[in-house]
Amino acid sequence: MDFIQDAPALGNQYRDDPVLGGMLAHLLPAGVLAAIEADLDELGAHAARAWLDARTRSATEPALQQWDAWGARIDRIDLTPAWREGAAMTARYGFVAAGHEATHGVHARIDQFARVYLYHVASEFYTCPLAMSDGAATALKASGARALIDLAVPRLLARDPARLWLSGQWMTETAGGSDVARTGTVARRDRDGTWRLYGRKWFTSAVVGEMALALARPEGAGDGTDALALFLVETRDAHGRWNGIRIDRLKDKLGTRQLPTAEIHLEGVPAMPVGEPAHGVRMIAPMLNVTRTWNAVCALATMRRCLALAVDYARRRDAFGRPLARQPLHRATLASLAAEFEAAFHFVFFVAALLGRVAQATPAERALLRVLTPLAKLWTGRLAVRVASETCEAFGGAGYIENTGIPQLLRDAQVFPIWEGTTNVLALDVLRALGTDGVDALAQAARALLAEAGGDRHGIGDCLDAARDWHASRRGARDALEAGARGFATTLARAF
Ligand code: MFK
Ligand code: FAD
Repeated sequence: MDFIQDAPALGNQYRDDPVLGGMLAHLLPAGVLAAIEADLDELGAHAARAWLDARTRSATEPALQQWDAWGARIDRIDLTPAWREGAAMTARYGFVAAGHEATHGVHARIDQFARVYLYHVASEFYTCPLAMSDGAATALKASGARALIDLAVPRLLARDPARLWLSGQWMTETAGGSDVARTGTVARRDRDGTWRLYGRKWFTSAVVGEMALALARPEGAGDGTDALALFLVETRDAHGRWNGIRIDRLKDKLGTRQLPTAEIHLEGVPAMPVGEPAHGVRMIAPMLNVTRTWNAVCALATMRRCLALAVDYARRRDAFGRPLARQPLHRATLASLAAEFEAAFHFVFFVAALLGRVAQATPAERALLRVLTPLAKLWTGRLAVRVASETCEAFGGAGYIENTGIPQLLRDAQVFPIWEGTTNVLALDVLRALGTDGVDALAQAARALLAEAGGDRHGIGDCLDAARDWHASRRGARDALEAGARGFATTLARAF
């Protein structure tokens, strides 16, 4: 009889994850952990169930229906089953709300991101609009724009699926995604004072959201970043029809294929300025920093899924007389990936903990959060691709075969270093955040952490000194500084 290989299986992804469990026990008071543990356990079981479901049903992807049978333009987007249950899951588990509610005080972000981490892979990137919704709530709160806060924040944080809103983040255009100063979308004012947006947005993920924060250039404002303004757009009118928005097509993407990412035209969609109609990038920056943190958490989730599957498979697959799990080199390969993952995990949840304390934080802690956020995003984005690629290889030929589910992990991982700021753009953001003297402050913070952790056994202080000297030696030489920014940022990230 032909040999049939056992497929990899997933257990409860909360119970089976000692890294998550250890972090929660370390960072959360026992009462908080006890209060959230039943939810985490359910999410862990959901993750395992969804993996199995996805293996046994035929693949589904969203589809755009632009016209109805009678010729009317409808631009309806049909979603996958996981997306259709997204609002109910979000309301039930508070993937956005938990990060803002007072229930667990400074631990809110740890609670929230533990939930997100368990949900991400099963969600089929429903976490993308959730990240943007969290980012929108955070940016609106920071703006102080009372009427818009009252309009949108309770919806974005709703615990009732019927009231829940999702937000998009409309920045990227054909001329520029990294360089948003090239934005061509124009904001014009009607005689009655209503602002309307006209232009084309080139990547709008989850255009199905009820609102979006969009960058546009008020007519007559000058060129450049600072003249851009931030607007809140409601995507539907009172009858539920698109509100001056045309969906041109859905993107045909390498991965994240369950996430509907659309190209759209704005044809006079009414828009409300967030604050004064200028400084749009400064206004949207809190959103960027929150979505970048989500990106890091979801990159961790992908790595954890890869490792869970690769380790399970190594126990089921024999080669050269024993399970792969007992082949020293295979074991060492997986162990080194697991070590990288674990370090990244603690880095990201350190950032999440800082974000949770931001309201009470000292200026030094805020500066630390500002610089660690792009570092965490850029580090985990690239690491997720590496771990997913190694995972394909750890499955041998099976890792290259679509219906094992393994190639999708790699295709999906490749998005993490691209959206929300590419690796290079974030390395430059690290330079922006550090300014001229920030490296010393960062090195000091790292040393304090090392002391807390019982000393510097791995020469991390030397590594930070080298980074500081490198940075200082390029003072005033902007091109040289930028050319080395990626190496500099990855050195800092690795040290942390
Ligand atoms: C599943 C997981 C979750 C992920 C979901 C994501 C879904 C995908 C959605 C997207 O991809 S949305 C599009 C994301 N696009 C980007 O991230 C744009 C990348 N480009 C950058 O980040 C550029 O650095 C940026 C456009 C922000 C700045 O370019 P400029 O023109 O060089 O701006 P400038 O003049 O340096 O900065 C303008 C202001 O913003 C300055 O403040 P001031 O006006 O007070 O001087 C900056 O300090 C401030 N700023 C910029 N980045 C900041 C920031 N402030 C705080 N934090 C930051 N990160
Ligand atoms: P470019 O800016 O043209 O970059 C090309 C290359 O140049 C990159 O490697 C970049 O690192 C490098 N580069 C650029 N500037 C510099 C520099 N100064 N120094 C060194 N290197 C540099 N955007 C939205 O606004 N909303 C969305 O909902 C959204 N969803 C997305 C969904 C998916 C699946 C994807 C893939 C993208 C999405 N984006 C979205 C767009 C995304 O944010 C942009 O693609 C990204 O920010 C890069 O912009 P770009 O594509 O214009 O690339």
